[in-house]
Amino acid sequence: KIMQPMKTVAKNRLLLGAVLPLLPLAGTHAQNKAKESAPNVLFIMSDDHAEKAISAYGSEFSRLAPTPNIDRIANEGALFQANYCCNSLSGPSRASVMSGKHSHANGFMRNGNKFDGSQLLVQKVFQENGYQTALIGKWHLVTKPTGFDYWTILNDQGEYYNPDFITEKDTVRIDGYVTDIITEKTINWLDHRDRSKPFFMMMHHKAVHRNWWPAERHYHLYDNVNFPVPENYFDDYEGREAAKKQKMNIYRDMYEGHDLKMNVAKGSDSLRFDPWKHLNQRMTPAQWKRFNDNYREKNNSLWDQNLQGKDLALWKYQRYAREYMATIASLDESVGKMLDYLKKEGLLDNTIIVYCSDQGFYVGEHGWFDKRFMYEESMKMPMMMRFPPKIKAGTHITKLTQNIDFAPTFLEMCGIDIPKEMQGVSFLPLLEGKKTPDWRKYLYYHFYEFPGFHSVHKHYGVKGERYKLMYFYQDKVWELYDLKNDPMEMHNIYGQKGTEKITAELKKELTKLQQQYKVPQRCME
Ligand code: SGN
Ligand code: CA
Repeated sequence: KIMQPMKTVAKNRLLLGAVLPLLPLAGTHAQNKAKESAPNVLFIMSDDHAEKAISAYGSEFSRLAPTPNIDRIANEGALFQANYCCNSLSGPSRASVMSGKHSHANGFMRNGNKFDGSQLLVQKVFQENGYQTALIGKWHLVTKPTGFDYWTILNDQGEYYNPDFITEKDTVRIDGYVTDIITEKTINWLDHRDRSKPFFMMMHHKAVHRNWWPAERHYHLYDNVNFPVPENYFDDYEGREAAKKQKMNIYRDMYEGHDLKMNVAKGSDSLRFDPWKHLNQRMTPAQWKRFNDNYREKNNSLWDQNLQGKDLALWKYQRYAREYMATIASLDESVGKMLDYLKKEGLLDNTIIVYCSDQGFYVGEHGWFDKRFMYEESMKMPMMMRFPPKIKAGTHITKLTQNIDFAPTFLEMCGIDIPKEMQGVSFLPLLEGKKTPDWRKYLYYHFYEFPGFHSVHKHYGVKGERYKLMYFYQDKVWELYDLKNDPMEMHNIYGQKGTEKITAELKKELTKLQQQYKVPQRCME
């Protein structure tokens, strides 16, 4: 599923092109003109970038592998402390960002759904209002992008080395490392854009999605760093039924070849289990040789140590953390290049610059990798924004925001009316430091992909400032957490004495939100 031969891809796209309706707005947007001073938008979204892996958030983990360029956006603008996605998966998050709607309302509920590109999307509203719009990088929504004057996308998840890029016309394999190529393509498009119009650019990185594969220049970056192991790395999931059933455990479920780059025998250049061997086979023989030359010594040392049990589990954590952070190093470089480019072009202060991840991610918490659950690490969506005319440097946003709010916010910041059908609300008042006593106190969450990768059961829930209530509705199992006393969500206190009042309150809020967002009954069974 992940990779198809190039010819098939090209053919499928042609077919798609034939059945998709034409962009309804084409032809009309050209007449509208944005105001002279209208800001540009550079929306940079990475994939699976955990909050604790961004040094602006101040974790001990990230202090050992800092991200100084990404941090610049936060330091010179706003850092979001409580930004969440509404369905912790790539496709659904992207669909919510563009539509300003929850998954059931935009129709993209799980990866592999076919996105309905004929619906109202933020890029179309920008286009209608005289903006030039572009999308470069990961797309993952199956149908063809709509509402962009220019787009070039990766095939499905894309590849780290020598990836295919799909355009309206063709599919072309491009030599190089994916993060660098996306950066070059973005700068190139900006260089050749129509300078009479402001731009709305979505730059969607593949990094740091599994299987974490650093640029060659970073193969050894963190070899000597020992990352702190989360306290709950050896979680026993007591009191949490769904957590017992997942398949996203680092020491049990991670593929030893594909993910951990462990080899079959000492000195061997063959990796252990890797379900998608073609991923490495995309490397040229010279790249593959350099990979093996660089990893042989580290892999030999594992053979020499002959680790077992918990020791091996801890080794796997370090290998994972090092590969993950080394893959992030080029993302950070990319952000640095984009900021430098905007500065050189005199665009820095008139461009709304956003950095975020499509959802959160586990780097060892509960023993996990991946996302999906409504627990903090994966529901959270790290995010920062820089735009000096409206945002004071060093702003911290602590109120609850969500990915459905992005579209309304960007539009309002650019002086464009927010379409009524969007479910999110603009958080511009929070950015401006205005008093917002009526700001929402609860967020709605809903995960649908079961059966699916990693076996996380379907659930929905409500997240308040202190408490979180989750319902695994097919299993009829509730979970309740007090984030103040239990930030790692280890103690499910649902049904415990003394929680009756807060449980009733959260259930009321949950029903209210499901009514407000019009969640159909069929989505809750
Ligand atoms: C792939 C990964 C999964 C991951 C999904 C969705 N497996 O299937 O681990 O959960 O993508 O990720 S892999 O063997 O191909 O690496 S998402 O971020 O795109 O939603
Ligand atoms: Ca993702």
